[in-house]
Amino acid sequence: MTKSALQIARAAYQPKLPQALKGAVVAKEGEPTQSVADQEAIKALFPNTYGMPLIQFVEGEAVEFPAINVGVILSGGQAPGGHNVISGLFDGIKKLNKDSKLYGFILGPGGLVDHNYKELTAEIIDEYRNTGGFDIIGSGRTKLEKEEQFEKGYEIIKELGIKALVIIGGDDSNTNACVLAEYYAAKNYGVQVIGCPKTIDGDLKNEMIETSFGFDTACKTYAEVIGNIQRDCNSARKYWHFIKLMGRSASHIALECALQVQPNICIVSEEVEAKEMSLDDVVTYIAQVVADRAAAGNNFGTVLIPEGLIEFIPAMKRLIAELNDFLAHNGAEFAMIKKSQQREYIIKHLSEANAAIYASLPEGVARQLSLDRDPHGNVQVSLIETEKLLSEMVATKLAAWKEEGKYVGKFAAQHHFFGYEGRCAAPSNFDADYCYSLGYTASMLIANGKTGYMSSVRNTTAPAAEWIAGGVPITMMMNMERRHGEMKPVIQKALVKLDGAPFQKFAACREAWAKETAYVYPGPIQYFGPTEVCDEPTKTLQLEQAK
Ligand code: FBP
Repeated sequence: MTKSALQIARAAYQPKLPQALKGAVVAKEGEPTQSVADQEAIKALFPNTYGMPLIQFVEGEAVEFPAINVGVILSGGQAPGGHNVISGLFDGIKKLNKDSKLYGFILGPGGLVDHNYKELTAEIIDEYRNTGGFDIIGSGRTKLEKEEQFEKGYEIIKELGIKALVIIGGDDSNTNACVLAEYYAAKNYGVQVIGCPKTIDGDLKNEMIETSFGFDTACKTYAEVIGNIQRDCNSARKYWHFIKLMGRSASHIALECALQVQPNICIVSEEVEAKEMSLDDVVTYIAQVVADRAAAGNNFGTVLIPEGLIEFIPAMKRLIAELNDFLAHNGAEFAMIKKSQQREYIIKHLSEANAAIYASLPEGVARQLSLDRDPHGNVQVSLIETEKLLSEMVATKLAAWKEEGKYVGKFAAQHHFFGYEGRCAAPSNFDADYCYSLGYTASMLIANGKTGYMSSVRNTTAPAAEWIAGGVPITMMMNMERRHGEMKPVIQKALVKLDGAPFQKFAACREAWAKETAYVYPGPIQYFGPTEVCDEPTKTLQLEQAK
């Protein structure tokens, strides 16, 4: 396989570990824990894994460990650093005993159920150290939640003599890891389950999990290209760039990128919801910034838009809910209607308020809302081109203002969507180190007989040697939420906190960034060079942890 010079050099990079993990370790147990909410309900659902103590690994005496077989699964969307979690786990179990074995289940949780696996040997692992992607074993979105799946999985676990399973995933996958841990514990199967916090979205975090892996690299990758666009924008001075950023519901990615690049505008979905802004409010806000800049002779700028925005606009949320219901019941009839008449048909059948909003949407967006449904019958909001929707509506508003003599300027828009570009980037030093440490920590949790824990590495704005490694009972992060009409135990998703330091910092600066051209050009991720260039954590982490 041909490799780039950087790939070759990067393969030799030795990820940094917390000092405590460098030699033999011992597990220091803290006080018993409680779930963040709904304690009684969670305790009843997880009698075997509830209330366990926090674990911290500290330097200890070397002890002999028997060889163990471990299984690993990559679950959900790709995030930079997944291969390093696996290499850290591999090195950890090999250090415990050189005869330990690691099995990777292919294409996500489905691989466990379908008995699709491969042994990950030293030769394979070495090919993937410090690389982006999940291609070592692939990933998938099969949900592990049914008893038949747990039992099917147990068959192959038994056959391969696997003692522990490590599930690398987001909030839903880790919720399922916890349910699986509880199930195997209740059945006395002697199989441990450990989770690892993954997702570029940055929404799996709490008091004990400072950040999910991949967020650092993905944001830096997007910030690099946004910076490049800003420099182009400031050179040509003729376009407004509307840039949508991945991140599903939460706006962490958009906010982090805004803090890195200082754009003219960044919309934060959580604020839009809290202020009950309408689509027109959002459009008016953007149009006003465009008009003010035009008045100062600046007919250019950048707008960052989080992927999930549409669902946070209360009126749009109501429209989507009614459309989902309506199409679920009238889908067949709707499909028979001529394309050219579908819009009118929908407008006629919706409630007055929703019909008015639907009618105000540009043709393309309205069609997307009425067509693409996922297997659960929901609109696939990530397919809605919010960046085009907003720029079209801004153009219409500006045209009206022009008529009224309220705006003099030129408005030409370019559109971008950054998501997949960042999910498999070569992990930054931060993610390479963080992931390797998470994987290594998982091996120590296994060695200490733990199950139902998430691997945790904290103090991440300090140099890696000072990071604190340990485990957090997954039940500690849970609460009860309504899912598909039923109350379920789930890990609380972390949305952007409007009273948190990152948003507060942004809110304090945004007026100046809107007026001035205060762009920052972060440049590409650096893998070799001075530590202040190569090892800087995200602005989000720095602001959250500023003492
Ligand atoms: P995870 O939550 O599984 O980590 O996925 C993150 C994500 O990249 C979201 O930001 C995005 O909305 C979604 O995956 C896209 O999904 P898909 O990979 O199925 O296109």
